[in-house]
Amino acid sequence: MSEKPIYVTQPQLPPLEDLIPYLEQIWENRVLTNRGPFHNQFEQALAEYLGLEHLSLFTNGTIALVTALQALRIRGEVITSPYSFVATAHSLLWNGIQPVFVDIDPKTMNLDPTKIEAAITPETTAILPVHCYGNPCDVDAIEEIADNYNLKVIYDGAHAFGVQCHCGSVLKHGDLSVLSFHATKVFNTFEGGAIVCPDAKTKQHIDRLKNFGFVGETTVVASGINGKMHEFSAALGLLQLEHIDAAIARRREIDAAYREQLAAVPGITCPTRAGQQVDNYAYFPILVGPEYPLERDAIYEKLKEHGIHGRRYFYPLISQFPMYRGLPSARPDNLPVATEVAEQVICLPIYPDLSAADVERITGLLRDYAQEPQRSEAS
Ligand code: T4K
Repeated sequence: MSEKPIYVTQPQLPPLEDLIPYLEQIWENRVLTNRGPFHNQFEQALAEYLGLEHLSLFTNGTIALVTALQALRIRGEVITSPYSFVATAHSLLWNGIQPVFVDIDPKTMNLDPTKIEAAITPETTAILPVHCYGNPCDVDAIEEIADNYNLKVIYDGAHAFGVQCHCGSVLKHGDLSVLSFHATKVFNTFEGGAIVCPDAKTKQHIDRLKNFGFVGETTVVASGINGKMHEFSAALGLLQLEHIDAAIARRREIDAAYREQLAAVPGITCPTRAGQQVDNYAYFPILVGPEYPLERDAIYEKLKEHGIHGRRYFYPLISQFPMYRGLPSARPDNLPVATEVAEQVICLPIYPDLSAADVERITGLLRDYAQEPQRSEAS
């Protein structure tokens, strides 16, 4: 039995000795940031790995989201998902934009495209969908709505590193897509992110915005921010690329083991991962239904007593946080699916170093709790 606590994730790191030559090079160059050599090398290598033409590296996913909205001059109202990490909606507030929450699809946990049109008003300028847990959004349906109403689409692809849908990288869709390389993500550079751009001109604009809006030494053309990735993160990113395929392969095994071991547990649903041609197995959410003897929060606490720290991603809904809950679209009756899923979800640990024995221990506990008296009998 493992002694150490098991967290929802554990960052993947390359062998320390492999990092030393990169550090020596940085020390020798004395270029620490501002489009250094590793930054440029990583930007190119990452675009190649992901099968993309143009991307711009960022210091983190949140600043990348804020900048993506700024780059497209988005204003007014933007339709988005309440079922995400709070950074998604915060990026709208940072741009003075009003979020309009639309309910999610119970299968994919992404924005439900059939509910988007009803939320469009004359103030709507864009849609900010999230590829939640790395499940691709219904990109075709969203594109059709955006085209019909002349809306921009920015995808929050923070969970979608390497994910491919029916037509290649899911990150090619929309006007822009945003990635996160935070420590908790499938691919990490400690902190980091990127904006996927459709062409060189857009990338140049975004490159300027992440550098305070500078063009050359003395000209500032926009109120840009400091969103630049530094050399250490870029060097780490180059190294991480060497290991990412093996890391995702191990995640696939863990995902399969969980599914097999939980398949027969009444009241626990493992949502199917839908629409990926190539998956990244970023998270392992389960839904705890009323047929399970314990409520979700009770499972969360009981697992914690055994040193297993699942996470309730995404509870509470973004729309329940104080800066959002006064919005008309934040009412729970406008978001019945998201509200129910947020009450039932718990993400189980998944990361490449999680052992098969630990997976069995976690599923064993969930099977044991399933033997307890039913909720109605218990009460
Ligand atoms: N859009 C979406 C859809 C996102 O999910 C996110 C971030 C963003 C945008 C914004 O991207 P960034 O600006 O972050 O690049 C985490 C992450 O901080 C956040 O990046 C992530 N989404 C979100 C879903 O999860 P917390 O508050 O749950 O993280 P924390 O620190 O509690 O970590 C979870 C567990 O991971 C810990 O219990 C232990 C383990 N851990 C964590 C860190 C940071 C480690 O073992 N080592 C570590 O260094 O938010």
